[in-house]
Amino acid sequence: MHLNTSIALCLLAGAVSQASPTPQKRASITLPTSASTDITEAVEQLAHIASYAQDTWNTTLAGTNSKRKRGTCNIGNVSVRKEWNALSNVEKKAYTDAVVCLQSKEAQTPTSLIPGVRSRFDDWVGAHINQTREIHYTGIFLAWHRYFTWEYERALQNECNYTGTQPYWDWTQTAITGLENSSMLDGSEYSMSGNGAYVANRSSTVVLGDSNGVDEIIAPAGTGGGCVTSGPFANMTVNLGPVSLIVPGNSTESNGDGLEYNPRCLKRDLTTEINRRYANATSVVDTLIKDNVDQFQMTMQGMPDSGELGIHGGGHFAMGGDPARDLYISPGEPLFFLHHAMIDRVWWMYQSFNIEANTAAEGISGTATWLNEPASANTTLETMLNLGYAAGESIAMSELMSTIDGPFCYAYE
Ligand SMILES: *[C@@H]1O[C@H](CO)[C@@H](O)[C@H](O)[C@H]1NC(C)=O
Ligand SMILES: *[C@@H]1O[C@H](CO)[C@@H](O)[C@H](O)[C@H]1NC(C)=O
Ligand SMILES: *[C@@H]1O[C@H](CO)[C@@H](O)[C@H](O)[C@H]1NC(C)=O
Ligand SMILES: *[C@@H]1O[C@H](CO)[C@@H](O)[C@H](O)[C@H]1NC(C)=O
Ligand SMILES: *[C@@H]1O[C@H](CO)[C@@H](O)[C@H](O)[C@H]1NC(C)=O
Ligand SMILES: *[C@@H]1O[C@H](CO)[C@@H](O)[C@H](O)[C@H]1NC(C)=O
Ligand SMILES: *[C@@H]1O[C@H](CO)[C@@H](O)[C@H](O)[C@H]1NC(C)=O
Ligand SMILES: *[C@@H]1O[C@H](CO)[C@@H](O)[C@H](O)[C@H]1NC(C)=O
Ligand SMILES: *[C@@H]1O[C@H](CO)[C@@H](O)[C@H](O)[C@H]1NC(C)=O
Ligand SMILES: *[C@@H]1O[C@H](CO)[C@@H](O)[C@H](O)[C@H]1NC(C)=O
Ligand SMILES: [Cu+2]
Repeated sequence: MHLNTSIALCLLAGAVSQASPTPQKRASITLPTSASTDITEAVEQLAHIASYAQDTWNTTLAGTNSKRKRGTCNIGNVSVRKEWNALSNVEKKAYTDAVVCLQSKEAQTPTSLIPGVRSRFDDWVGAHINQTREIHYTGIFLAWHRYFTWEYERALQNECNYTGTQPYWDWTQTAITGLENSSMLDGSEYSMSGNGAYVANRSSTVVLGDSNGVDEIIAPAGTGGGCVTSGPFANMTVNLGPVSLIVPGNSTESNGDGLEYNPRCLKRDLTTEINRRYANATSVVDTLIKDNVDQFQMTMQGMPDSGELGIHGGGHFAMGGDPARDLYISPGEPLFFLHHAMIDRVWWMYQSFNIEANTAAEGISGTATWLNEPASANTTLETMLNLGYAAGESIAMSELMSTIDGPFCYAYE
């Protein structure tokens, strides 16, 4: 359910306030009927929506008779995920140290199932490979990646002593500044490492989409292409894959099912043009103002044959390289989790327009199979999902719909 007039939102705000025993002063919002094509204006539209989302979730958190089933998360202990640039250098280093730590811990996945796993970090890559066809363009896309990212954050905290929260990458900012010079990717000690080494004489284009059975989108190759040589992940080894790695020119590389041990360097090919074209502030606002969750999540993933990658594909392909251009192995790129925290934040914003409906059955759309091929059952609140050997129990969709219910207790700044 979605409301997009100021009148409807005022009514909605009133309804939420009434449900709360101590009504608070809340921001009201006028959702735009269209996303501004002026980037400065679109950034303002998005800031307005983000502030509304924070306020609305906080009001729900403060209320005692909300629809929250367990009601243990409260305004005093909700954890807050921040944008990369909002972290201090000490916090940035603590985060990347924890990721490096996870990459040095023992895997839990049996090598009889995935022979190539070498670290705890690889458990997340393995779980994603195993379920790739069931978690994209399906009804569990948003919830599965929410759970996946949250368990990763918990592993950093519980197994690597990380005391912060999962940061997110705001693509709308790097669409403006460019990726190469952003503090997240400048290659310093306090970054997520930098670009891959420049590789000369490659094809200047990549053909995206086609290998995933969606449609063909021709995009520019990036400004790197080789191994990452600076920052915390300079010497990182990617152990699994590739399964369907898109490389410049019109081709893909594969190592079968990607489960064998295939150590190689982490490569990046930062492509600011892709970030600018598919994941700018206009793209995010345009995604958020869709009329229902079906349109919202399809726009986000790139509506088949629309010629659009969506903000999900836009962020993934803007990183470029190996494994970021491989849908299956993509969590093998540490930036994956900052990207998916942002995807989750956009869902969280969308859900804030009507928390009750968007965390219930109405907030789910899709089936168990990729673009419903072959046709399969609709995803429901009872649908169970799991993260394989990475972490967590098998869990119902109903537990994953709200960031302040079920296992979760977090918000976004
Ligand atoms: C919402 O609550 C969180 C956690 O207490 C806080 O950090 C944030 O500033 C609050 N936001 C608003 C708009 O009240
Ligand atoms: C938050 O506080 C409540 C009430 O004290 C408690 O039951 C709950 O476990 C806490 N949640 C977190 C995530 O700390
Ligand atoms: C986490 O902290 C505990 C207690 O200080 C320590 O024993 C353990 O070695 C630390 N673990 C890591 C991975 O740093
Ligand atoms: C990064 O900054 C340098 C130095 O200011 C500048 O020459 C370069 O064009 C910038 N790169 C991008 C991709 O914006
Ligand atoms: C550049 O690529 C072309 C076509 O792939 C190839 O024929 C040529 O030898 C390459 N040149 C160098 C210097 O590698
Ligand atoms: C990467 O490995 C090289 C060679 O072993 C070493 O000199 C360098 O310090 C390492 N860099 C990082 C960030 O670990
Ligand atoms: C890429 O290759 C496919 C399969 O060979 C072909 O159908 C398609 O036209 C090619 N696209 C481009 C842009 O060359
Ligand atoms: C920003 O995104 C929108 C929607 O995705 C797109 O149509 C537009 O061309 C993008 N702007 C730029 C400058 O590429
Ligand atoms: C599955 O969802 C579609 C789209 O919302 C709906 O038209 C259809 O009736 C649903 N099927 C079942 C069996 O509930
Ligand atoms: C992969 O998925 C299948 C089917 O759900 C499951 O039986 C198997 O244990 C999974 N393997 C891993 C490594 O997660
Ligand atoms: Cu994914």
